[in-house]
Amino acid sequence: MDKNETYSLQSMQTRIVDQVNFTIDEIRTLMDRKKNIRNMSVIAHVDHGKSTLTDSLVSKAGIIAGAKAGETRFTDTRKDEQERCITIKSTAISMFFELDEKDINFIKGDNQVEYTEVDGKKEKFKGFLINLIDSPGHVDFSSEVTAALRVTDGALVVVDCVSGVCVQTETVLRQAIAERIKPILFMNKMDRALLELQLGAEELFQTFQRIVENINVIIATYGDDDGPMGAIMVDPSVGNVGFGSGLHGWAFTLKQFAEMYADKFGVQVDKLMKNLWGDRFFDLKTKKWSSSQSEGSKRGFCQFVLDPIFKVFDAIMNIKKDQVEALVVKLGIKLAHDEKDLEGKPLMKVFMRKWLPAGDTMLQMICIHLPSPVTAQKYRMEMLYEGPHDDEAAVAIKNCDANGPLMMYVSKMVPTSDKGRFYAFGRVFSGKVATGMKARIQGPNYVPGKKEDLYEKTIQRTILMMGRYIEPIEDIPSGNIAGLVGVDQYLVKGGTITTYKDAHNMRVMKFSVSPVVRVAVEAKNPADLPKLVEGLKRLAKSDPMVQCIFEESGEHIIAGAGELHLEICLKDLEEDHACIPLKKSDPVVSYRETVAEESNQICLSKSPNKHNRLHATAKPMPDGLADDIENGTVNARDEFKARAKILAEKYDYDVTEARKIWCFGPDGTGPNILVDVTKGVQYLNEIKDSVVAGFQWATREGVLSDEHMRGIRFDIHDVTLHADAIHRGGGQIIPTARRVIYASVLTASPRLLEPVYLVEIQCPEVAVGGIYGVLNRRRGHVFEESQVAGTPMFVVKAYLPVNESFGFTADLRSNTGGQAFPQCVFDHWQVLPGDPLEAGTKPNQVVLETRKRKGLKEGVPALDNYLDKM
Ligand SMILES: Nc1nc2c(ncn2[C@@H]2O[C@H](COP(=O)(O)OP(=O)(O)OP(=O)(O)O)[C@@H](O)[C@H]2O)c(=O)[nH]1
Ligand SMILES: [Mg+2]
Repeated sequence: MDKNETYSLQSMQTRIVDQVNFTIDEIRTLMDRKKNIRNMSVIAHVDHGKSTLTDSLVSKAGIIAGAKAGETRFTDTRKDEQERCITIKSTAISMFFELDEKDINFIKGDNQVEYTEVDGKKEKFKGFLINLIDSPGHVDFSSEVTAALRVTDGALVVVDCVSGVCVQTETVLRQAIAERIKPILFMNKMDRALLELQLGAEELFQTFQRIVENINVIIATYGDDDGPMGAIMVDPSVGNVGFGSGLHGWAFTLKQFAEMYADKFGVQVDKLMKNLWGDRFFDLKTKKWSSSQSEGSKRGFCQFVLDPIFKVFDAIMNIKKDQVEALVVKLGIKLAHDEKDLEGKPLMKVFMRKWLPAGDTMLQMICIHLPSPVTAQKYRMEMLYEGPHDDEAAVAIKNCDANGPLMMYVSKMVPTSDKGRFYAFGRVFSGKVATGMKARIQGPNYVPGKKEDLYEKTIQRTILMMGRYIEPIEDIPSGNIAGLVGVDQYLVKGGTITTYKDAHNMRVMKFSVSPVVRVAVEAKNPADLPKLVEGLKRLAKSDPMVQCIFEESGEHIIAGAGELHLEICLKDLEEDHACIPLKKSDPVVSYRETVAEESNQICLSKSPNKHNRLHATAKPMPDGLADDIENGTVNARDEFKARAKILAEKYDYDVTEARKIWCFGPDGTGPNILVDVTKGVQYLNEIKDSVVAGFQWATREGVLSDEHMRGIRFDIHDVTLHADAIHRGGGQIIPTARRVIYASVLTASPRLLEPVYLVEIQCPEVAVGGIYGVLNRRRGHVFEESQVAGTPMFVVKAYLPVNESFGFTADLRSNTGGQAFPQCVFDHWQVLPGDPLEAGTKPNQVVLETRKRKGLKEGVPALDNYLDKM
């Protein structure tokens, strides 16, 4: 948040009284009326218009002036976001609205609206609290989307109808469904379809229908219609698909049009909506609807929705004054005095905005079709909570119970105007969080019953996040989004806040991107080193995904998702977090170490005192298992019998062995496992912790070049131990475990894995040739090329090694006359062909370079460093 823009409490209150349509008291009252809350994210591919569209709700709430909506991008709070016209961080804003009585009646479901008593009569409560998070669309920032989705229950998926459904649309929608977030759809930039592409009504219908279908294919692939959320397909005929132009501030769903005609036809609005979409045709002569087109009949959507819009556009853009006047009267548009003289585009904007105000449409879509926290938490609890699903915390989360124990998940840290301090931002799932209360702060490594990563501290202040402003608030009950002051020292990126002493953690988030690109930084002036270290710690906090690594060699590494992510991180580090001039290395990629075969022998390593022996082997995991561990399908924290069953069924593992997985690693969760296949070894349990520690160490710092290991299963075959406990302590066992793991890798045909991006490039046909040239030079290969139906745009999909991606965007632009726009998402790891142990191969070269950069001993370490003789 920009310092100058943080309003003090006092100035904000005056502001609210002056302009904003609601007070903080009103918001606080609504926080207790949980069924009238909607927590939602706006998600989409980059540039499809999320922030612009968000403005129409922000302006409806009176926070910005209507005429400025669409240009302000109120939720783009950072200076660089405004300058570059791209969202970098997600931004939350809470708004209060009242829904009209007729619209409230469209809300279905017991838990979707509160009742109040008015003059002894039960009435539906009109006020709604919308907590909205505008998220970034650029793939490098997609961890911000993950963090936003976690704390919301619904998602507005925005699709630019000219570009259609793109890679990032699919990625964010898939994530939403995995987190059990219900989607609704908005077809944006309709003004471009009308004015630039000049599509006819039927073509435009086909374009829309294709987008709806594409979205539903994704929903069907990753969701399940009988799933816990119920039917989540989007369907214009029920009103959960909006159409319009965020930039010009107009939007509609079929509900708005059905309402215009319902009286004329003498049918109910929801019945008429069904006729306004799909293959429903109306015969003007017979006045009958039918499912097939005949002479003289026309598609309902074209006739009743698009034709009137086309008429308005035609009359205004072609300056047909009489027709415009007639339309003003017919549609009941009230133009202000100074608006009456407008013509052309400016008049069109005013006209459309008054006829079909985007804020009203969005508000209705959100309130009617997105779940309240009461509805959503019932089916989200089991995804969110790691503990038993019937303990006190689980039950309270499931019931969104404000009187239960506090369970809050902090999904990210938001920098405050006070340098180095952060608001902990998250969602209260049960109980209440209040200023001055004492709570347990559980970090991601907290294990129930233990003390590690646990603090008991006082919450200094609870606050409400309002885009560029914050508002102190006494307490915040379950079902709401909140900010906390004073817990930032105890959490790195996020965690669980609770008052329940037996609470397990809320599940940590799985990111769809990996920090595969890294740079080393140094202070230009060596005396600034302490500032650099402090700055890096702050940077690590401020971003849900960035990793700041302090290498033993003294190197400071920043790892991020891509070039743009690193660029922003470095800028923030230099200007906000460390405030010192920096020297930056060229970006390099992270590699992984793996094996291609099973070890050619059972490896033996002896402890330093020679009294303890470990015997182990390494072998590659079956295809897909490492991915499943990384995406959480197979999880270190799962119940071990259930997990063994999956491993046996899907990966043909022996069940007994699969039940004896000692741990995952690195970091206790990574894509390597350690399995105990010993038989009848005495004291084995006593050394388990030490072996696990050695395994974590070894898998984090691989034998070849100190990179993480990936996709390796280690089996411990036998252990002989000194009879006296004093001679088999951690000091003896930990380094031995590490050595035996290194020996196992070196004897199992070690390999290097390099990260590969999936690149999606949008461009006009003339630019396609240029794309191939650039990709070929960079070891990329195209696997799909297609035209976006209904548009002149082409989409090329390719795989590109991350290592070849530096400068790719600029290279591509210059080879295509600036017409190609790529998006790179980390997709998979691929083996770098060749034996890293053999001099002269590409992987050998990478190993040697990496070792040199990290200040490690020259050359690949020889096997006899780790393998001992019987
Ligand atoms: N013609 C037209 N342009 C639009 C519309 N909505 C947004 N734009 C333009 O599209 C560009 C991107 O808009 P944003 O609102 O920043 O898009 P975004 O989805 O928030 O982008 P990121 O957050 O960076 O992913 C801007 O230049 C907008 O003016 C629209 O309805 N019609
Ligand atoms: Mg944006």
